[in-house]
Amino acid sequence: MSILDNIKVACCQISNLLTSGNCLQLGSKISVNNSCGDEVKKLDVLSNDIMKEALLNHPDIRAIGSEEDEDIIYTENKDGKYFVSFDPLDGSSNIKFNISVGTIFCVFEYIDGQIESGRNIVMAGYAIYGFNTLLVTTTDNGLDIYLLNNNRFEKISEGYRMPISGNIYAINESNKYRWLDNRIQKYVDLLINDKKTVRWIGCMVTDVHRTLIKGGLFAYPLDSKSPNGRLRLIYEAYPMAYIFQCAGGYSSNENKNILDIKFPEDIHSRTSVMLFSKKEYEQFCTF
Ligand code: AFP
Repeated sequence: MSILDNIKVACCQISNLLTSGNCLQLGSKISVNNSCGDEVKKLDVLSNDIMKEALLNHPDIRAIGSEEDEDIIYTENKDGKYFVSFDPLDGSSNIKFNISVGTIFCVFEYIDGQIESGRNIVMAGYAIYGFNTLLVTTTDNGLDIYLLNNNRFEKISEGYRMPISGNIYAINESNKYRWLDNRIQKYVDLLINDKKTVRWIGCMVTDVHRTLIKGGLFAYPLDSKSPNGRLRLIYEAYPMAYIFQCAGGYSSNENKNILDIKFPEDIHSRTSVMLFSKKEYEQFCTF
């Protein structure tokens, strides 16, 4: 089975977990059966266990890095070609409101034993658990979109490319007095002048998915509360930047392409994130 096949199995299990109880209770902790009896675990932890089980025994994977684990975990496969990073349950604070959440993943290829930057990525994707469970993956020719049906992912779109512009921008505008780079406010003013409207769910997967379908902007810029950025580089920013690139979009950390940021020592390192469709990127570049 390919790495993607294993990820599909994991995302299917996470999807079933999310529909296994009522969201008011699922929002906090869930009771699970294990060999020692019943145990109460957070959904993030359970989703992490599912992803790890799917990836750690894959013969091509040398190491994994998860939002839920402190450090990189090395597998037995010292010669494995790939490192996989993931956020097993992005936006989990939204579960009790019955709002879509997701799983983000990113596959890096070691070159001469190293991962230098986002340029080592060979595949990325996310699952979004909403009315439908969808899986979006990169290919050499745009994005493939799968729908979960009877525990199987069926491809419903091939070679998807995002619109070149859109009328929605996604940013947590309540941070505007804290934004560190004054170009951000000017740029948002320009979008408002262009009659664009804001949407912010507070789950990166969901806000990014809408941006990919409708076009526009997703941004979480640097602010004085998070001067190094709010979102994580290896399992949020890199994969979404790669997904946007494959879909015909663009990324920036307010300074350069996110894929050109050096791979960090700390797997939980943060960054500013801006993801654009073509026209919005060109407008931002004029500042
Ligand atoms: P949780 O996984 O803790 O819900 O955080 C989700 C997230 O990291 C990301 O998915 C959102 O874009 C971001 O938080 C929203 O952050 P704000 O609450 O600061 O708007």
